[in-house]
Amino acid sequence: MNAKNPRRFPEDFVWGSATASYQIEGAAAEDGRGPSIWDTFSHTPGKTLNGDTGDVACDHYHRLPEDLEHIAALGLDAYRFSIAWPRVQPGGSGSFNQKGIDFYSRLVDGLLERGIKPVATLYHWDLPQELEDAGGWPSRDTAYRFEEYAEQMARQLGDRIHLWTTLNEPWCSAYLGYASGVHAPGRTEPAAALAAVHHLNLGHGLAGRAIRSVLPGAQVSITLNLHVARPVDPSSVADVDAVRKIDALANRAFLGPLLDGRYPADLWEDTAHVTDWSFVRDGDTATIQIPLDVLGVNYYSTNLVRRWDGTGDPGAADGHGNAAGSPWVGASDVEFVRPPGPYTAMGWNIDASGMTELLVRIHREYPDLPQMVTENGAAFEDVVADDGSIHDPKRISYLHDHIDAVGAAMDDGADVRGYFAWSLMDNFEWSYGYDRRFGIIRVDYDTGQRTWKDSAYWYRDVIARGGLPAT
Ligand code: PNW
Repeated sequence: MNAKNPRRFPEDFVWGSATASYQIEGAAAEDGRGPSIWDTFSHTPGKTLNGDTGDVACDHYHRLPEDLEHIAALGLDAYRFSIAWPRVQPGGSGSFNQKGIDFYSRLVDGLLERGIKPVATLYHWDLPQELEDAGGWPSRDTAYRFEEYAEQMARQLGDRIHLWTTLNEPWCSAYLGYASGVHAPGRTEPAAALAAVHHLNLGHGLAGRAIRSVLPGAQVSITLNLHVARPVDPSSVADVDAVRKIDALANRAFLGPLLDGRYPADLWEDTAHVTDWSFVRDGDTATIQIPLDVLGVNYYSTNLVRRWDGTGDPGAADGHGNAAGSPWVGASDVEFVRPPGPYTAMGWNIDASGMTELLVRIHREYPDLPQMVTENGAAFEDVVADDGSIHDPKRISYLHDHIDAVGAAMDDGADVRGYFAWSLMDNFEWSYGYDRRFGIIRVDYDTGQRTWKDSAYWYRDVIARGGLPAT
């Protein structure tokens, strides 16, 4: 880390941290919770590292009071969590489960009592299994079920929610869930993945509209994991075109309908041999293009791509170490090249400049759209010292440089309203199970004990100071 000046953020900048229901809650079969696609997937042999499941996870469901104290002690302005759909509506349609709703009510009240803004995500990947059995996101009906669920949550949690996020990273839900199959439900059907893209977008629009019909003043957002793709050779027309294809699949497949009211023509052309997109009906993009109060942006790393020269396996590296099928539907001529390091324990390259580039790009293309970094963080191999302390200088350095990069984007005019560190605590890292630790708080999975890493103390001080120290 080079010597840097201190950096201050606006007084009203929101400092937060984030988690997701399936990754932390556990209590998978308690108080009426129904099964989700992640229960099914993680219990299928070979799908997760070491066969890990979210059955117990961080046991957050039972340790809520204790976790609220950690959130308060960090001094967070906001806490981003997700609601497990199968906990509040076990079958994904029909009756709701009061005990499940009560849990989120206690969470929200606990946050408000401590002066912390609740930021609620309605869908962070735990689809009720019954809805997958009926077709999942490739089926249009799932979008209507999502609308009903969203409306009910607006009624139950009401004006206590500071910001509603409909979906977390629909890119992952669609392409990792239905194309590469490394996420639940583990299907490898490229055409279905593109249908899922559309029905997730549609679900967002329907849900946002439903929330606002119950709560006219509600703040509504969506969180995207936008990709920063760079060409191996910027002077190569073929490599630049590879970037365009990835940008269409990863970014504009969502930004287009959400913000421009249409799908990009090149996306449809690139994927014409996979699907005719006839699942997009008249009026759908108008439904999707509801006003967004803020765009949530999750950023971790960059991607390096070029036109595949026909040798080797272009799908072997999708930029995130997912070795199964390719998530890049219709882009089989694009090769992902491992970017220069350093790398995190996920194998993802560390490059804070991508954060600035991304936020500035969105600002240039959508000047009136406020943004919020809803996830950023890193997994490293943490070592517990003899005295129980956890020195994680790499995580501190990662967070420092990326927060600094957010500030640089704001210097360039980007309207960024907040930053959420991923994650509040170590948790179930999807197909990597408990092996990869993203938390600023360590979780001992044998005892459930929470221990602040150095990065948690550091982040607490950043929040208290309203910015970064000189280094
Ligand atoms: C995001 N990829 O997941 C999620 O929102 C979190 O739940 C997760 O824990 C975090 O980032 C760290 O992984 C992603 O392969 C998972 O591109 C995979 C990818 C991207 C994001």
